[in-house]
Amino acid sequence: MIEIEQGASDFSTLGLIPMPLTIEEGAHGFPIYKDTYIKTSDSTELLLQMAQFTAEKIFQHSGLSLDINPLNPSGTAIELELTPTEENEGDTTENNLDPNTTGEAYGIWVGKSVLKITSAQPSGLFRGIQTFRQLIPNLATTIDNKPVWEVPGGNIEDAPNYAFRGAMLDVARHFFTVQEVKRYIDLLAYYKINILHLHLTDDQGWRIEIKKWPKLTEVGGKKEVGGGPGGFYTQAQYKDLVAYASKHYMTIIPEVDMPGHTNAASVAYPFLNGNGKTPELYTGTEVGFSTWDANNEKVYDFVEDVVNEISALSPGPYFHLGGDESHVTKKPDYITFVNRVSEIVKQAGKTPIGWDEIVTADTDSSAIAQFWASEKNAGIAVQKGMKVILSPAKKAYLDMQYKEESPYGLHWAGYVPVDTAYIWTPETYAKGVPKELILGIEAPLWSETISNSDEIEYLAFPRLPGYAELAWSSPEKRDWNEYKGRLALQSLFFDRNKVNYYPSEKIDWVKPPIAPKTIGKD
Ligand code: TNX
Repeated sequence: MIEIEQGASDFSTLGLIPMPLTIEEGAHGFPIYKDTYIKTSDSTELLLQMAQFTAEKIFQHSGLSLDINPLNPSGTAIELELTPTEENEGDTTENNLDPNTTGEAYGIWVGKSVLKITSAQPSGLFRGIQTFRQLIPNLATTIDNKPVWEVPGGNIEDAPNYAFRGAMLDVARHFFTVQEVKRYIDLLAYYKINILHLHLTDDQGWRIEIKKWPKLTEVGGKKEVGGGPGGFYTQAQYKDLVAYASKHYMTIIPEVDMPGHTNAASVAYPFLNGNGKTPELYTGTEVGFSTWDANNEKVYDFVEDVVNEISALSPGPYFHLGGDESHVTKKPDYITFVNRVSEIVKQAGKTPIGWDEIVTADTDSSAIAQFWASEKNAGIAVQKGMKVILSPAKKAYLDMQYKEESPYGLHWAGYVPVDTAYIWTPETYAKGVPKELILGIEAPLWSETISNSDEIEYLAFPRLPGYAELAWSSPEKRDWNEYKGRLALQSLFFDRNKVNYYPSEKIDWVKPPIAPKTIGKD
């Protein structure tokens, strides 16, 4: 068996993001080489799947192809161990998002012949595996040139600050294929994001098949911003996405934005807008011009079908009903509509989430407000005892440009360079929102200006790892000057995975960044 000394690398040179709770350096490093194997503490499908995931990632990283639970092991062992404790046994579903019971806490113990990742719950084990991936030296080489890969010795104990660590992707303004969404899930999971909110409908397109109302996608899914062909997910494809996310211990939150942002659906079924006119498909980027009719029972029957069909495909606990920028909906109609739809969502067994405007209806603590623009609305949410998701546009909108010359993005909330995105304290950002009412953080990516994976990645990276850290690591652990060094090391991960990140000049990237594939450096 190969043995190594602690060697050149230690944890601080690896660029761990998000920063774990505690790290203790050890005396001996752990070698990964051709005889290293992966061992699971039981042979349930769940653990074997996780071992498979670990093996695949090590292979992509180094070219090493490791055995899982071999009969005659001879090398060092990477052990995945589920250690349920009485107090932690709790709810094993990913649906329970209470940070004390989600079981995302994990430990990593690195010895000279065993590297053990332990958790009381599979979700914690999965998060631990992501940290482990970050412990493997980030080299642009493979097994052919480097037979032994050293992990520094020591222990890590870790647990998240927030149970809700989200990213949102707008698949309505521009449509993104199943493959493109999966690619985003891969990258989000590496940084321990556990929520993917999909903005499935808007004025420009309806992107999810509803069997009772087929024209929503046949007609409403035909185009996108700029006039391109659009697209939509069949229910089978959506289920496939949900399953893929779930393998990454990520919950998909479906959003059907209403009563505004609904032009595409009204093109398919004109009775919805209640104005007697059949609108046309819209391919621009204005907001706030559409509404549904809040005083027609048929509209609520329709909404019930939509909510029920999507909820049946969604194992997660949430349904996002939108509710933003309904500028042409009369105030009393807006209130009636949000009240009715919240009830429909609850009837479907889901917790309603809405953009912060929904607090102006008769919402109570059974609904969640997503703070994006109005501090006043966030304050009303608090008075009502509603939980709040923090997505302040000035800080957390991934579609804000980095600077004036940035080729993608908007700037209505300001420019958001990589330091601005990181330097804020969610715990105190929205005045009067106490920590107990903060469910977590979400970074939305609106797609008016982007239409493929390269463009998603240009806006999401390098800002996304910062949001992941704001959501996972406690405030005392965060310091921009120190974080900057860890972020600089991500270029190695980005390059190996061909992530089309924006090579911000504020970061001293560890290796000269590769030339972006589709765009010039700005
Ligand atoms: C505001 S954020 C919107 C979206 C746009 C976004 C662009 C929110 C609830 N509504 O409709 O896409 O700005 O940044």
